[in-house]
Amino acid sequence: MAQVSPPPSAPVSPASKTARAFTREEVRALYDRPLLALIDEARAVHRAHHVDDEVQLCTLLSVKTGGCPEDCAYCPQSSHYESEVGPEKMLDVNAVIASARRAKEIGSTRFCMGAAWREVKDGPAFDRVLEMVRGVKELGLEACVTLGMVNADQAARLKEAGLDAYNHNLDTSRENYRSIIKTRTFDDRIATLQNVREAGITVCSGGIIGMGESTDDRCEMLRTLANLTPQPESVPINALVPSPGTPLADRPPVDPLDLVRMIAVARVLMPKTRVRLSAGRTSLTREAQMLCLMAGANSIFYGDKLLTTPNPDEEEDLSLLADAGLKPMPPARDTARRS
Ligand code: SAM
Ligand code: DTB
Ligand code: SF4
Repeated sequence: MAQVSPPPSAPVSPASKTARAFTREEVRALYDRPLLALIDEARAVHRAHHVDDEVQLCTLLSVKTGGCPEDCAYCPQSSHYESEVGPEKMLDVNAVIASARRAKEIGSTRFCMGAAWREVKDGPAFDRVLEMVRGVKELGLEACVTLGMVNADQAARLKEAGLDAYNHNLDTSRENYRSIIKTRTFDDRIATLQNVREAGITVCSGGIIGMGESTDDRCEMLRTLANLTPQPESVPINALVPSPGTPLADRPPVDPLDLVRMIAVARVLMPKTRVRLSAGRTSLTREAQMLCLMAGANSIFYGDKLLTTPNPDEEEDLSLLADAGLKPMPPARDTARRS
């Protein structure tokens, strides 16, 4: 079967007549390849573009938990559902910086702050997030936030505060979007990604599997990401963490090999991107996680909590990496110099 090669270096903008974008059929053919052949190809792409024994450790912190007006069917933080997560006050800057310092001490190089907001609103809460970003940067960590929708001006202010990356997931395909989220559209999502990109902030965008989506939905989500110009620097692939009270609480667990497949396809389509094996690892065996790392994932969330749900213990993760012959990615040289 013909290999799907990465897009040419020419821009793959839908606006460009000459550019080449991945087709629906190409991506599906890649996804359907025999698994070991797919992993082989992903591994080759991975080795050609990355230090292949390094895994970036990122720590998450929910700086504003719960009470979110959006109705994302997977999310315990939505106020539409009777979940185990209630609305909490926003954390203060010092508490966040203390968490970031701990994250750095245990070996994380990226710190991602999440807020259960539909969108950023100008005012004291946003000003506080800007201060958090400045504080995280002073520690020499990569700083990422995920705050819902942002406009161009807000993105520019985040950039000015030193923000490296903005996480804003597509979550699923355009076709499947309304079955998961009704309070915003897929195009709203794309517009925020555009604002982030134009502000000069790197883009982190991925999705979730295990929500009842079809294989085509999975492929289409990856195709949309891969056809962005430029491609996202970071793509988190989450397995649904079913949360009591949400509409997806009773979804059966994903087949771990589907996660491996998603990661391998993401790796082949987006050779330079950091592919993150994200939520859902507490339900995976060590062997399944190792296969994901072999198939091209080169980052994990590190620390015993994601935003509101558990994540493996730090010692478990360090021994998993060591047993796989992998090591935590060191801080970038320019950030390592700072204290
Ligand atoms: N409110 C912001 C937003 O939605 O962009 C930021 C926070 S939101 C919790 C960030 C991402 O977490 C979501 O886009 C989704 O991909 C992921 N997520 C939330 N709940 C999840 C769950 N139960 N299982 C897996 N991923 C989940
Ligand atoms: C992403 O794709 N996954 C992370 C991060 N980006 C913000 C969030 C996972 C959240 C899992 C559910 C929870 O802990 O609330
Ligand atoms: Fe709100 Fe984000 Fe959860 Fe959706 S995923 S309900 S936007 S916190």
